[in-house]
This record gives sequence, C-alpha cells and structure tokens, in this order.
Amino acid sequence: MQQTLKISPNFKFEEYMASKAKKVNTALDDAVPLQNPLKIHQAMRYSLLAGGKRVRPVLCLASCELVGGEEAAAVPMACALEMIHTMSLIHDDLPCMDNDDLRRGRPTCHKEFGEETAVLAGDALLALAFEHVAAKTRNVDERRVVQAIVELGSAVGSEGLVAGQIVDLSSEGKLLSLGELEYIHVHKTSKLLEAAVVCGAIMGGGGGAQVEALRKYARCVGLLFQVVDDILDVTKTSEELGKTAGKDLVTDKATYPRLMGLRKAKDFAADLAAMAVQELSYFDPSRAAPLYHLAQYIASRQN
Ligand code: GRG
Repeated sequence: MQQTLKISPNFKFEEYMASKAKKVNTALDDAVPLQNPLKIHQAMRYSLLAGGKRVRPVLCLASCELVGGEEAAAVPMACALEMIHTMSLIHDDLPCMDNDDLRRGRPTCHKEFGEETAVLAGDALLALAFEHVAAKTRNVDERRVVQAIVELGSAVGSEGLVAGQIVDLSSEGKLLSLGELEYIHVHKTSKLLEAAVVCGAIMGGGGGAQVEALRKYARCVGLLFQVVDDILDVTKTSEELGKTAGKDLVTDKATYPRLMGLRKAKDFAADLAAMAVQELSYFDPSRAAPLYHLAQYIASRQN
C-alpha cells in the first residue's frame, strides 16, 4: 500500500546543501595537500576543487544521517565518491574519449596540464579514494568499512562506470534501443549515485532492510539524474539556439528525449522522482527531509 510521506515544510534545503558542500570541500582540500611531486597534486586539486554540485557526497552524508549515523562517519566516504566522480570526468574529457575542452566552466585537466598528467591525476584520485576510506574512517565497525569499499569498487569497475563507458564508446553512431540506452545510463551515472546512498547508509550503521530501501531510492534517483541531464541537453540547447529543436534532436546521439520524445521523457522523470520518494516512506519522516529534497532537486535542477 502506498504511504504518504509527511515532510516538514520548514526544512531549508538550499542551506542544507550549501553547508554539506562546504564541509565536503574543506575535507577534500585537506585530503589532497599541495605537495611534491607538485605537478600531479596541482592537477588533482585543479579538477577536484573546481566546483561541481557535490551531489554524490551530499547524498552519502544524508543517507548516513537518515539511518541515525553521525555525519563524521561518512565524510571520508563522501570525499572518496567525489574523488572517483572527478577522476571519471577527467578521463571522460580526454581526447581518446569525449575530447572536451571545458569542464565545470574552465579548461579540462588535459588542456591545462597535458594528457599524460591528466591520465595520472585520474589514476591517483582513484587510488586515493580507496586509501582514504580505509585509512580515515573512524568509529565505524571494520566489517562495515570493508562492505562499503566492496560496494564502491563494484560500482566503478568493469561492472559499473567502466562498463557504461565502454558500451557507450562502442555504441557511437549506432541506433540504440531504450534498453541499451538505459544500460549505459545506469552504469555510467546511476551506479555511483547508488553507491553514494548505500555506502552512506552502511557507514551510518543502517540495517539490511534500510540499506535495501535506500538502494531502491538511489536507483530511481540515479536514472532520474541522467534522464534530466538528457532533457537539459535538449532544452538548454533549444534556448541557446532560440529554436524548438535541440542538439540531440538534430544529431544522432541517443538520449531519452530523442528515443521517447520530450514530453514522455519529462513524464518518465516525474515518475522516477515519485518512485524515489515513495521508498522513503519506510523511514521516519522527520529524518527523511534531506533525501526527499535531494530527489526533488535532481528532478528540477537546471544545470
Ligand atoms: C571510474 C575507473 C573509472 C574510470 C572512468 C570515463 C569513465 C570511466 C566513465 C565516464 C563516467 C561519466 C563521465 C559519466 C557521466 C556522469 C555525469 C552525469 C556527470 C555530471 O555530473 P554532475 O552534473 O557534475 O554531478 P558536477 O560537475 O556538478 O559534479
């Protein structure tokens, strides 16, 4: 039976998001000091501290606190998620992948530091992410730390982000079915968002049923994130061009609006947001406000 989730109208989401992002930014700054060899640490810091919405770390902290954990228990994991997200962006931008010149409003890592350094900065961030969780997590049972590391590793490896990327690269120029597009999105984007929520709950001491309810929430939010990305790709480009048809409707890149039409893609996004929120009815509504608002934010974001 469907339950209605009663979220307090007094919750200040923008303030919440800003304070959590600030916390994460400070922790990231500390985690990657500017040290020798200077060039590699400059490149790592350049990409890691370049802004970004910090959605994955905030999801992780919110999930930890929803199950009753202390924020501090999940801060190293939150940093690791952002390190991995950043390294995936650095590698994705490389000439052998998407070949992008700009990221987060400034030159991509390889444009600024050269290709070799960008590859190594990505590699170093990936290694540091796992080291950081293992070495810096405090007051969490070691079995939980290991469980979370396994979750994170499987989300990014050849059954996670890497799987999504290789299938995406191999699909270039091909006409994709909705199922194939979903495979790419689930692996390239959703897996890390799922790991963020699930690892936060594990670090926070969540029980098995809580972790699995949050996994369902995260799967909806993960796909929602990418469907909205696809919609923004079309609508932003339309605005820029001052036309009704956007980039993806006139090129052959597979996106949800292109495969199902803009109207249906928007309906699909609304359904995913509703399904995500429904999963939160399992929890105490007084604690569920952050994840509730994060789902709404992801659904209605403009960048
Ligand atoms: C993870 C080992 C490993 C390798 C990387 C290159 C690659 C394999 C995967 C590509 C993954 C990728 C770039 C997916 C796109 C995800 C996405 C929607 C990025 C945009 O995220 P936002 O909007 O960006 O959260 P900000 O800048 O706000 O953080």
